[in-house]
Amino acid sequence: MFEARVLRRHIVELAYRGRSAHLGCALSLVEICAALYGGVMRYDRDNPSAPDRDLLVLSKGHGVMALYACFRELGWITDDDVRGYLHNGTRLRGLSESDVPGCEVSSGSLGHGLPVAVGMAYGIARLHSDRRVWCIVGDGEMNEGSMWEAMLFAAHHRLEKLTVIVDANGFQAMGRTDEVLSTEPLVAKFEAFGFATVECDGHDLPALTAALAPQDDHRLAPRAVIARTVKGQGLSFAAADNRWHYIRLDEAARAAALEELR
Ligand SMILES: Cc1ncc(C[n+]2csc(CCOP(=O)(O)OP(=O)(O)O)c2C)c(N)n1
Repeated sequence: MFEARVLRRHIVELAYRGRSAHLGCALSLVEICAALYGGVMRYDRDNPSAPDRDLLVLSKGHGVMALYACFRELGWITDDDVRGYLHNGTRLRGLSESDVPGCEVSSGSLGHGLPVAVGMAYGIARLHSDRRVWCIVGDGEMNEGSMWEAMLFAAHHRLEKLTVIVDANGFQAMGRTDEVLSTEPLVAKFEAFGFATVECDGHDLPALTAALAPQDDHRLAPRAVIARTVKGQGLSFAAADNRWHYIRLDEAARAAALEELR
């Protein structure tokens, strides 16, 4: 379960069936999602709405195919859902939508998911609950001012149950983040904003799992994991090629992708 190659096959199938953009955006998230669903996050496989579950907020909601790939493995969505992806009248859309069991918030308008996750973590702190909130953001999304305001609030209220995971693939929709509006150095900035911050290879599952595990460092602070990733990871023709933010898979590209992921 949650084998990266299998998850990437699901993403390819979704992208192909739905003629969807955002292939590269989802592929860079695969190991992050595999680590979370593979043991880091507390949830009930039989009930995506279990009351004591941890909350996962995909702030870069356009990467939702990576979540759907995990949901497919969990049986929360079906092959029919995959085949009908983005077709009229079907239930899965191209951004995270909270009416899909497993998607906690509707997101995709960048800069909104993290503030919502911070609110959730604040509520959890007020209730003295041991639930955790995990929030995946993009390094390009960190261009949004609301992200930094949310971080100030999280650190001020010492929201230790919040972990922000930056999918730091160095790209955003229209180019390299360091050319459009640099957000680096992310580690120093998150530390300066009061987050206990670590950095790791975002495609190395054991490294990610260790980085995400609750740390015994006695810091009463929110946490951040800067996951260094490659946009389009896993497909030789899409890796680090930002055109796959928007290009749709045609029949030939789908066949080439599935061949690579055999
Ligand atoms: C408020 C807002 N502005 C613009 C967009 C259009 N948009 C969609 S994805 C994206 C790039 C986001 O970059 P990043 O967070 O780094 O995502 P990744 O490159 O990992 O896909 C943009 C600008 C949006 N969804 N929301």
